[in-house]
Amino acid sequence: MIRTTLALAGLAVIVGAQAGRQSGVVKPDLRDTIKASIYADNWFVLYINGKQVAVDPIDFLPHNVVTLDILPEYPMTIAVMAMDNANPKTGCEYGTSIGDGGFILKFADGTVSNSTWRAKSFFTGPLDGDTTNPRIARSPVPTNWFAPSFDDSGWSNATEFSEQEVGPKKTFYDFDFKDAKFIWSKDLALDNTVIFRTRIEKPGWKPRWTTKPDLDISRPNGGKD
Ligand SMILES: [Ca+2]
Ligand SMILES: [Ca+2]
Repeated sequence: MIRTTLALAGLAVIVGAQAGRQSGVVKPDLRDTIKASIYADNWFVLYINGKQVAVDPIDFLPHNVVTLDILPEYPMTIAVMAMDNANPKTGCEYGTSIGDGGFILKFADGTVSNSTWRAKSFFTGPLDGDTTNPRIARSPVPTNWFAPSFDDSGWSNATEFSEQEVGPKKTFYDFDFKDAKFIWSKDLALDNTVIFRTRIEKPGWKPRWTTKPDLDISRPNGGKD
């Protein structure tokens, strides 16, 4: 009996210490997260509000869907680099074939890819579709292309393509992409590396939580702490 009382007293001290340490602190939990579904022909890396949150784990076939939970914070800047399977020197795949791209995204908050997004190609080829003497055109990718502050106002709108034009593979239909559109730059076949950007506004939105991350994921190789 005495032992039990002491044990309960000890527990009360621990609980009290935790409550004290967390007073006034509201942490986000899994109920605050939303589902994200993304499909790229053939590969993508996704940044939200300047942070890398997803990399397509399969850079080639099969055409996989990537799903994950994200913690949405608004305004939300979404930046995606998508790559078609294309040789860096020729723009072709499998020798002399010309492959096509395609990208589609849906978040459970209703965010969907469509032609309101901005798009810009940074690698095109083979120019004029010439696979006999393939030539390519490249422009340098800005180092801060994923940053919320990056100025994409000079970029064109993304172009929407039909499901028939992109031809998604079977796994695509196992996920909810309702109302989302397949997008790319203007040329689905010859543009091979495309960056998309958009900003989702939710006027008046405030986070339910009061905490900010203490960790710095921008330094996965370590820092001078
Ligand atoms: Ca291509
Ligand atoms: Ca492709």
